[in-house]
Amino acid sequence: MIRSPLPSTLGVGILHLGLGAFHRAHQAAFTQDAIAEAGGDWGIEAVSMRNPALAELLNRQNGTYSLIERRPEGPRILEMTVIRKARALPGRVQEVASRMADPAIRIVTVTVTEKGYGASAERRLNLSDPGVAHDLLAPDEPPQSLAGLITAGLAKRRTAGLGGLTVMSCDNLPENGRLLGALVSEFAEEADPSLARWIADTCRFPNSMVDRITPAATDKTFELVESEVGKVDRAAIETEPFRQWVIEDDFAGPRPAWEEAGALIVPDVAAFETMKLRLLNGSHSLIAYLGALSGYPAVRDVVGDAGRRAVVRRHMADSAETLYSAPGLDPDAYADALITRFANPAIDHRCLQIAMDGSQKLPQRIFAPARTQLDTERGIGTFALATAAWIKFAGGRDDNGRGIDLNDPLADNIRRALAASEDSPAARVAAIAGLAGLAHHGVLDNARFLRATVELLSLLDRVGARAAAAVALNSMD
Ligand code: CS2
Repeated sequence: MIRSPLPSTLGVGILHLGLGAFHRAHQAAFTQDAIAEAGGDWGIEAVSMRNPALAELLNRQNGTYSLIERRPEGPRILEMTVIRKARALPGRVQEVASRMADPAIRIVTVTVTEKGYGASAERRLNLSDPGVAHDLLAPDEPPQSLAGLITAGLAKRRTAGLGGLTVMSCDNLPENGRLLGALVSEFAEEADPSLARWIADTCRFPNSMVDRITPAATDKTFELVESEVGKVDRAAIETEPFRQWVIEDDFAGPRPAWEEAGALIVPDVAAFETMKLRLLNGSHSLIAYLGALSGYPAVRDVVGDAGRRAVVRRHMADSAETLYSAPGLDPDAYADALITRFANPAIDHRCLQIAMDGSQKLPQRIFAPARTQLDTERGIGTFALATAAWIKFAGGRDDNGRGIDLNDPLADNIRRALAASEDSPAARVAAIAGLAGLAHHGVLDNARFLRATVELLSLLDRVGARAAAAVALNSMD
């Protein structure tokens, strides 16, 4: 195990919301390395949004955990000590909000997954989100939504007479910082327009593109740490060696020297972010649905076959056509590297992990680039294949007849819509196209896209996902 170089006296400068594996593998690792290189009291206080047991576990270990980098040639285990304290949100919302009024805290980072934002298809507060609805209807009760929590914290900061904060989203959403800033501003405007003005004047919400494949930890993770390090660490996580962080240079105050750890601090992250969302995450979703239907457990199993790899590579090439160029951006090289990352034999990334929350992921990964392809009259085949595979997956049965547990905030509506429709591919596609709250960018109203999706869904029904991908590739426009 590689020991952490950080001093045990390290102070806290960052409050993080969302203590999942991704944060512990990505921002925590960049921050630990940045402090090791350039110093600064940038320790992290991390908040578990739903899981008090995880916060307790980390606190029992003084915030330390083992980070396993799964390299094809063998694992590397790092001791992580940058998280100084963990907190649990349930029942302690005001306490967490008050941490934003600590002068030592200069940055709030956020990883709460796509659905955690409570945003509508129009990127405004989603009034059908229970947390958002609660906060707007009961402004005197502790907030339940992300925007409500951040607004409450910023209100406390203003009352304390402190300067503004940098609030940085690290989730896989287009213009994630702008989105979070807009939701907080809309919320604050409701609560107190003078607070909304203070936030606009003093706080910053930079966009950022984050990348590191981080499968959920399993018993194998814990066993490896126990055998290599000689201690039980149930907070251990594993990740791939690759990591990337592109951050918009837009801060309200100081920040860690993340560039010393390899992060890119740039004026505009949009080009990087769009490439990552469409090439990596879009292909991931395509792979996840094909794999889950075929009974392949992991991403590496799906891309282990040349025919399926060709479909995935084609998807990346078609997605690359939707990007605009920017200095330093090389979608072709990125796509080739992605195939190698996906095939990493040491990474066991479950298709079902990626397949969850499709209604929240497909809009930016599949539908938005498909919209561009339709507008420019280019190939839509792999986008329609991903959509058809998702619709089949949402039907709740894989190709071997095994049940699939649909894990999605729209799951009830999806199940109801499919149950009420006839069984034909056309009827199932129409049922999903009509779902309220699905941001499909008009592609599910487009005759060409609908035709392709219906054809591919009927192919999936007939021959199964294992064979369908290669068959479809041959006839794709
Ligand atoms: C994945 C991402 O679960 C998913 O939806 O596509 O978590 C992906 O592994 C990361 O964005 C990689 O950076």
